[in-house]
Amino acid sequence: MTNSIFITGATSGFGEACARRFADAGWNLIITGRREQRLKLIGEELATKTEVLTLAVDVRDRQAMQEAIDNLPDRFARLTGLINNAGLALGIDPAHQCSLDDWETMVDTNVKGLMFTTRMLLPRLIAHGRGASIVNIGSVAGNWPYQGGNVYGGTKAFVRQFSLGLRCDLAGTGVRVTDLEPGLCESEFTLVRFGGDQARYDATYAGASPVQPQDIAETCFWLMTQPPHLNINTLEIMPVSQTWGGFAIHRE
Ligand code: NDP
Ligand code: 8X3
Repeated sequence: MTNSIFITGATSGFGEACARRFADAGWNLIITGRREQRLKLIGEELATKTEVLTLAVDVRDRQAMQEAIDNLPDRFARLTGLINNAGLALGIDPAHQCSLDDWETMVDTNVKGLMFTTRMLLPRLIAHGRGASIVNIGSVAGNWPYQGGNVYGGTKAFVRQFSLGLRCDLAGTGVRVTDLEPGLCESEFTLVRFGGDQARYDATYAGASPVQPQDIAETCFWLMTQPPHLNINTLEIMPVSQTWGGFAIHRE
């Protein structure tokens, strides 16, 4: 049976790179994202290598996601993989200056979208059983606090704990779960976070040799092709240039 993988947020960055990596390996793809035209173009390109199904769905729209998943063709009754990648950060202001709308969008996308998608697809992963894998895209922001990380970091701490909890619940099913926790990576993530500000994007990555989406895709592929008796629980990945800043002390 051909391997099949469901990837959320495949219109750019990690998700798009994962779609390309898994297509190269001959896995059938179900790829999602809100930008329908970009999704369609990526889908058409990759359809020259493998079978691709595109679902233009907002992960925050629980009903639309449920309908899309309920209507998947029978050949996707079993899934080998799920990459819960769709997500975003909005802003980097201190908590007392943040927009509540931005906070709500991050929680709705990174927390609720991820947990709904997971719940809806779990039966198909369990039907596959041994060798199936979920990779949830967490972040170093879920492990290490930084100024302005507030709710974004909180959503990624949820992703980590949810991933570990899933491992407990999936005992005996053969389904593996990893929380993959990247640090500084170059992608549209930073444009989204800074409202399209190209100068801040450039300053974020200048001289830092950040992790690239292809590095994350290669890591996801490695995680999902480990021998089926192995589960990588959590995996942090940073560029060599990135490390910790130590504690901040405010002095009078
Ligand atoms: P991108 O902005 O390039 O990609 C984000 C993807 O998520 C896009 O395909 C976007 O598609 C999709 N997405 C966002 N909101 C929604 C939504 N409501 N419904 C459906 N899809 C959505 O950034 P990255 O590839 O870097 O980010 C991917 C994941 O990696 C995110 O979860 C992010 O938090 C995480 N991450 C990123 C890091 C980085 O430094 N870049 C580091 C650590 C983690 P569309 O807009 O078409 O809907
Ligand atoms: C993205 C990494 O450090 O910008 O999750 O929060 S960071």
